[in-house]
Amino acid sequence: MPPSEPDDDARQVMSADKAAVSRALNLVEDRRAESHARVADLLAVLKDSPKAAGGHRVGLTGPPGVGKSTLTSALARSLRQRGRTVGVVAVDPSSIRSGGSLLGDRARMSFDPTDKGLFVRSLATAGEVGGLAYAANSSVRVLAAAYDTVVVETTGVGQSEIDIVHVADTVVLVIQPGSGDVLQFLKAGIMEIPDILVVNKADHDELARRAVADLRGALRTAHAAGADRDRDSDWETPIVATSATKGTGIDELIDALDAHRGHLETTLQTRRRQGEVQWTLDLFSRKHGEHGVSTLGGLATLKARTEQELDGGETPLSLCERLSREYVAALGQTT
Ligand SMILES: Nc1nc2c(ncn2[C@@H]2O[C@H](COP(=O)(O)OP(=O)(O)OP(=O)(O)O)[C@@H](O)[C@H]2O)c(=O)[nH]1
Ligand SMILES: [Mg+2]
Repeated sequence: MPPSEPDDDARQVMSADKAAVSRALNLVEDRRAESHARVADLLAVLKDSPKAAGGHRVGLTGPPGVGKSTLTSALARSLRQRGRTVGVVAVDPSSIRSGGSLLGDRARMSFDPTDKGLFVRSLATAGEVGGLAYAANSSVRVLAAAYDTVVVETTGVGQSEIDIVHVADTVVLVIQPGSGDVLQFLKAGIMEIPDILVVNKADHDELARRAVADLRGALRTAHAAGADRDRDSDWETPIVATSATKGTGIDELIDALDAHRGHLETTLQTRRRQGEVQWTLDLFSRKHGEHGVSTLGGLATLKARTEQELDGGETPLSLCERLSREYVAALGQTT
């Protein structure tokens, strides 16, 4: 079968054809260079789709086992009941270590496979440095062209390999009662304050109330320490208590998500553009390290150039490939 034109593929993805979305995500997970080039072409077309412009990209992060996958299932179900379509990417770094088994995640996420408005994919791309970040970020961009809400689940707190801040409009940090270490990270300013905080496993009122109060205290300390995300300072992070297993608090979470998406209306394009710049720089420096960055003039120069090129219509992936070629050419000249 000859490879199809990116425009055809893109059109089918935009119409949320599940087979086409699935093919596009397979391409994203394919590590060969020619596939990367096709992903770059595809994303360039998908970038301006109406869904991508009007949709909502939600990053759900938090320590292992706090219930992110269970919460994602509950959230997706409620969003579907409200008539919104949903795409989910669950990034499972542990699957790299265990050799690709995603059984754990599958068992915990329960979705209706016949629902055309819901797409779920687990990602376990391993291999080259930054491979998972590339795949996660690209997958979100594919799904954003097809579905109203995209949820990307990643495990970890603070700096993790997959910095979803670069691709998410709204970052949700999920913890469970008694997550003292997260509170300490927040207070110490090691962690940026997320857009929404969720205390999951709030099955028991008393425990939940205490956890929310602790968190509120930690947030105050964090604000005072200036740990606000530099992109946004006039948003007050809401704290939502949920029980993903009982299904309580999900409506409140959706309200908080909608409120944040509404809050972003005027700054969304700027935020996404900043994310793209950061993603480009990340991709490049993961690939070529300090030496690559300094060879192309240092971080400040590279950043300014990236901003300019992206404004000129270039996409992160194609720009990164072009910068890579330049670096390799420069290397050739010096040896
Ligand atoms: N009591 C209680 N248990 C929950 C709740 N949400 C999830 N769990 C349980 O917590 C365990 C972990 O849930 P997951 O949804 O897999 O957690 P996760 O954060 O996605 O885990 P990783 O992806 O491995 O980091 C499972 O046994 C869930 O049934 C909740 O609201 N209350
Ligand atoms: Mg999970």
